[in-house]
Amino acid sequence: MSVSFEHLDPRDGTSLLRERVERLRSSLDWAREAIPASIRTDLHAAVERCDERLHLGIDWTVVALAGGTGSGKSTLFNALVGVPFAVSGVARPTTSQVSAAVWGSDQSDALLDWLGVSPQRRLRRADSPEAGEDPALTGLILLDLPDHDSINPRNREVVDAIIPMVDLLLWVVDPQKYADHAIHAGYLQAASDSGQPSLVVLNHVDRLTTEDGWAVARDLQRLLADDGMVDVPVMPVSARTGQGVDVLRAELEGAVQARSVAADAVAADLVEAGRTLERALARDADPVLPDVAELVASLTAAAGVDARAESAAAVVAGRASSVPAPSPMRREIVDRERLDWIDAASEGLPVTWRIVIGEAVAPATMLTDEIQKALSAIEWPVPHRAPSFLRRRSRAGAFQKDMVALGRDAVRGAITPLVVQPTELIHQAYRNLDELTEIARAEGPGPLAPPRGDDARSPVADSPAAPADDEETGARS
Ligand SMILES: Nc1nc2c(ncn2[C@@H]2O[C@H](COP(=O)(O)OP(=O)(O)OP(=O)(O)O)[C@@H](O)[C@H]2O)c(=O)[nH]1
Ligand SMILES: [Mg+2]
Repeated sequence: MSVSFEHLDPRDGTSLLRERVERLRSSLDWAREAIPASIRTDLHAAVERCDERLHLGIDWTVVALAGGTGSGKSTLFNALVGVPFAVSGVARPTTSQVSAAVWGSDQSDALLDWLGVSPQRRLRRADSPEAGEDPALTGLILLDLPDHDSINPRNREVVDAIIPMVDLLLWVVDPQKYADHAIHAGYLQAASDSGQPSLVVLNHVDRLTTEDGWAVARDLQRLLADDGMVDVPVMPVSARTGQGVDVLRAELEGAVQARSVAADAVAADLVEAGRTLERALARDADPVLPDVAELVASLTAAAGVDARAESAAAVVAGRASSVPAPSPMRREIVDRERLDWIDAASEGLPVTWRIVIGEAVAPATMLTDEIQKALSAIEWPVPHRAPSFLRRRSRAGAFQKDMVALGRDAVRGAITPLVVQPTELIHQAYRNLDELTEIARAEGPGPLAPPRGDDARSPVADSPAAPADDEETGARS
């Protein structure tokens, strides 16, 4: 059985996450006042956390080799990397500084800084072509950690800080010490409890017969199962001979194809944000933009354009000799039209959203001023009495229509940025936030529980390298 990565979305989800975080941020900006302060604080905190994680680059998959001193972490690191970068040795403990191998050329520095890997201990696989680049591992960061049970307390601190941040934990054990409860009781148990994928690497199998190797692997599997870790596979390998290293590398390829824990955390944060938001939104509300043409027509008429066009038409028709000076715009009509618009635009939304739309839409005084300004900038056609009696009627009608159209165009131009666009923005913010609540509802109630495989078979790796006979020390082909 392979370690389970099913609960991680594919990498393509990354840009989607970025977009969602951006939408959440801009929607919060637009709809600030529509959301109660306490909810807003939580949402801002979620956006900040997401930002921090996205900034670190969530396309990386971080895998750590951890375990007791002498279990062979550094040797295995070198076997996987293909070059002797990590220092392995007989002195105990050997490793005190974390080494990282990075497959891929994207920016990984921020993430490595965050993980506390010093610049001298970073190996870029792209810089070591002699070892042969493996494209299937692009995006992998492999870490060689110090021993967790060190006599050096600093080593333990480093391990404690890094393990929770990794996507996959490779717990390396020595067959001579595997039965020690302490090897899996702490870190592996914590990883298992929090849904962090992990895998136990039974190293040094070149020192066992095939039979003993399998027996130890099965026994170790049983010990893990006794502690409730039924999903943790055991893989027998030999870092020294290379036996089983290909199978382990295939597991790493699987992990790389999966989304990183950071991406998972962002997604979980967004789901949580959605749940929080549900309290500030109305279920199933779908804001609709009111009829713009109707508003334009009413305001144009309120500005006196229709009356003026009618008088002009009367001149063309020969029923009047001049067009009276325009009367000032009627503010109370603007007021009423504006409120009708806000009511229609906030239909079905919580009352706070009506207030926000009301604040986003320009006040009636400003609307009146801007409409009048736009109308006074028009070069109105001068009406003349039509020469032919027969044509007067149709000419007058056309003249009137043209004038009204001119006026409406100007009014539309004036109210679009003052009324229509702000309403659309608030509606969009509502829809963006509502989309998050939909996602949260789709996830079901409660915290995200990563689905685990229900495979009841023994989690001992499906096709591990068979532990070697004493005589057989060559690498598995
Ligand atoms: N026979 C055998 N020896 C191994 C194997 N893996 C590692 N060793 C040896 O075990 C010793 C310890 O290996 P390291 O890789 O330094 O172990 P480590 O887990 O990194 O140890 P610390 O850095 O102290 O935590 C070295 O002498 C290695 O050559 C293996 O699979 N088979
Ligand atoms: Mg080491």
